[in-house]
Amino acid sequence: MKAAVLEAINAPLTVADVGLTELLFGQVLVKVLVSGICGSQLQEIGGHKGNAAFLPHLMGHEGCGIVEDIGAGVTKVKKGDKVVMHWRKGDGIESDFPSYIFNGKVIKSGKVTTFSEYSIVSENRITPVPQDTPEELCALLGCSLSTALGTVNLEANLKMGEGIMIVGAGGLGVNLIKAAKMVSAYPIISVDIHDSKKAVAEQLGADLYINGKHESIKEALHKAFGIKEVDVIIDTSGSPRSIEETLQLLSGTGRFIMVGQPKPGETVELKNANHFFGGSGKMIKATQGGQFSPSIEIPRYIKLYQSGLLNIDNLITHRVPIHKINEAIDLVRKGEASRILIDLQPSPLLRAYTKMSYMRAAEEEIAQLYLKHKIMSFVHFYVGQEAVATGVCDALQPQDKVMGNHRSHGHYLAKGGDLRAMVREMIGKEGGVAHGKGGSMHMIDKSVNFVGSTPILGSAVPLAAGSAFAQAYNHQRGISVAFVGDGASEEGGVYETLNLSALFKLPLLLVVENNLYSVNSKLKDRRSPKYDVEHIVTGFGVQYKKADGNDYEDVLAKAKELVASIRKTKTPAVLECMTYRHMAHSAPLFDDAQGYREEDTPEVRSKNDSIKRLRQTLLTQGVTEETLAQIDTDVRAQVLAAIDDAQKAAYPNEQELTTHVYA
Ligand SMILES: Cc1ncc(C[n+]2csc(CCOP(=O)(O)OP(=O)(O)O)c2C)c(N)n1
Ligand SMILES: [Mg+2]
Repeated sequence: MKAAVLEAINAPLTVADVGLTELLFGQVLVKVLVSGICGSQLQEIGGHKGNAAFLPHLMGHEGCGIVEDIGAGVTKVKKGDKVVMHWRKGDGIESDFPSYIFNGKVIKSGKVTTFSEYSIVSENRITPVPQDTPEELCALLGCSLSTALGTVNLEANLKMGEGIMIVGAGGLGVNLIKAAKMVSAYPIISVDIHDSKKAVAEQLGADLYINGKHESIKEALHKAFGIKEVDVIIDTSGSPRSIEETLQLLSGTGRFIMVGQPKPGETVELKNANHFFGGSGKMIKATQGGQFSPSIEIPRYIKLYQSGLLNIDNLITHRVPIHKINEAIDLVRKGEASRILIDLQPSPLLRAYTKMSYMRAAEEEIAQLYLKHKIMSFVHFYVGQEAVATGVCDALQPQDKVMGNHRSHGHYLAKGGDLRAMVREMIGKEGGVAHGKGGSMHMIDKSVNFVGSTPILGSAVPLAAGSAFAQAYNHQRGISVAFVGDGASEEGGVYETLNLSALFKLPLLLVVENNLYSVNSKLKDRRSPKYDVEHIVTGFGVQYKKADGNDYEDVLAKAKELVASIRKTKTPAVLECMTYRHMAHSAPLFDDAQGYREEDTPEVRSKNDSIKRLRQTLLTQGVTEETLAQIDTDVRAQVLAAIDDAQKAAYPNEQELTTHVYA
């Protein structure tokens, strides 16, 4: 597995192959998804944490992962659990130090490390979380966010209306601004030495941003608020000069909390020392991770997140793969980033590419089956529209329910469906998703909450509203989603559903895939020139967004915003995605010769092909042609294996002819 190793003080990390060892008592093997970079690692690289004697060693102490295996004695987690990886101790066994193999030698490591694809972790350094907890949130809860919330709540005891100054607007600083905002402190003052930090600090809730390099903090405070002091100062800079200066600005009931550590041997002078006896006596404290107790606070913070009271918007400024870790560390060192996340597994964008490439390969191969007369029902290919299903489903959680239509192969696969069961269904075999009796237009798989597709246009829309009603009625957090074409979206039942969904405040998302045609009738032949989807939808009190359905990232971003808003406000939403269907309305394959396509010519479709566009983005991000080609080869092999499996499968036996059918 790949891991970033510190081999020498002040040297760049070496990203190399590192071997795992057998799990010992109380140890857990975690597949690391994502890790944050903390200022603490800069100190380790500089040798300021007494770590020079233990080189080479692995690094990182806040992350999110999935449990792969457990050692003897472990009871807190099981294989498959999602976990926050944290450096502070929680419940569970404190294991021995983990060992790894590096350059043929056994090396020891800390009880939690996160800059590696897999990590051996002491049971008390992980906390299991619900599967739908976003990995970004988990990583932040491993250190920065939990430390910030702990420092504000437990150390500073910050009260509503107290003034706070946060020195440093890096990863920890921005989390502290957020935490101070959550407890309604005022004013919240952010101090840093980079103008680039101002916008983020203000977005997160800072009432004033001071560039301490160019301005006197004291004068800026006076000018903005007419005050000379603040009640709480939290220093994340660890800079003795900065600490000495800001200590003078502490009010009579003031609490000064040092989170950033000065370097070993450095001195901080207590200038004008008698002023610390003013008021009720001022407090200066160095905190250890804001005193946060992972087993107690992580579940609480997740509850806050789920309720919408805590969000992590704007906290993460960069996200990079492990092989770029040294560049990321440099950004932190130069103060040019807030929180940076490191992807230890293929990045979300690469995962999306893999999914879309898989979908495309699946349909290309299914088309071959159709041409060989293996498929007896209608088949409507999704080729060209992959970014819509993938972007939307990537914005959902496993508990969210999805319904489809006549063109639903992509919807089913995007929700985590099984291609083998899908192809078996299409060729009428045992083990098909609808027992081989429904064919291409009747996908259903409750194990992934794909609750059904139906070919009767628009019929899934009221059904999805019913599903949303059940979720709301049963106080579940999930939402229901229906995919519908532009043609079907014009049906009366859709409008009735929107009206009732807004009235009943249902957690419903309607995804309209506007591919310009209903079979081959064009929008302009079906809609009055004044027809305006946004106008209609918002007229019912439903939220609306329009996305470029050929752009995965745009669909994902808009879907995420709407899904978050639906969960929070219980207001249904419509996401209209403009896209192109590449193939004919239904098989046989292409219909350009029919001459009805004016706008979406083969050239336009090819230029806007969502898979090509995503490929291009990945290439510009440094993913290589070879990596992408390898993915394409791998997914094609998986698709061929699934089709082979389906072809070899038996037909259902005769006794099943009348089971699972209504009429
Ligand atoms: C109620 C109903 N009327 C007609 C049809 C026949 N039909 C199947 S697909 C289709 C066109 C659907 O167009 P749109 O909703 O835009 O979806 P697209 O095929 O473009 O994905 C029609 C008319 C049907 N399945 N159901
Ligand atoms: Mg259409």
